[in-house]
Amino acid sequence: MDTTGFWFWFGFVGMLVGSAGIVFQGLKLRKQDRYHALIPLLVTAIATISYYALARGSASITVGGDVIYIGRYLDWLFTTPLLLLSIIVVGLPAVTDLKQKRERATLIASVLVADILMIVTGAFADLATNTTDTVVWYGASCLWLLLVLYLMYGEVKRQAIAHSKAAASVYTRLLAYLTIAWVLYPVVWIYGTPGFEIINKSTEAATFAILDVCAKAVFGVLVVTYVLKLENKAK
Ligand code: RET
Repeated sequence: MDTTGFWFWFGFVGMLVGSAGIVFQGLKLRKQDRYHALIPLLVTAIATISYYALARGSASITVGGDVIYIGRYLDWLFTTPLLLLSIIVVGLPAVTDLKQKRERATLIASVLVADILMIVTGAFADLATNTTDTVVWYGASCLWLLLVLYLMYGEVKRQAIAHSKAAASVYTRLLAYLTIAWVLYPVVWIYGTPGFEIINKSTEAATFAILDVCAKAVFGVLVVTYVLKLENKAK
């Protein structure tokens, strides 16, 4: 039985509920800290739109006889940089010095561009019509993912620790959760219809929907909840 449609609606509802949870928690934040809720909220808002389009059949294309859910990549193109940003702003302190500002902007831009390239090359892996191209693009995408993690566990974490132990510990925890969720995407992809087709379309849609709800909705609520904890500690 094809349950793909059901799982798209599941994703849609999951993102709506997640958005409500983020708003609920976000309203408890001090006004000047509310931007911490805004970033996760943008993520679930984008994913709500994407799941609606997937459920309505407006986010897929056919290339070489294969159906490609291009809406997923469009979603990830915007949401994955925002997700990274949501924890970077928790870990990294605001700087005032001009030189530090420039270094900070370069570091953040590097992480976000590497992430965008991971999604773009991943989309090409799916769009490729022969195995060699798929393997090359897939490999490239994995390398970008490794670079993202290298920077997040390296320089970003180092700067977080140098600033505040409490913020760094929250950053590290959120990063661990993010890493577990994110590395599952290329695994599901390989098992699914773009890869070896070991799992069918419905199982793939179900796994991605559950992963997306964990990586965006649950994660967003977690980010805001941790920021609330940090606020209370600072009191
Ligand atoms: C692809 C396939 C090619 C190899 C790699 C991939 C990685 C995708 C990732 C997606 C993360 C998505 C999230 C979405 C929203 O919550 C494109 C599947 C490395 C890491 C977190």
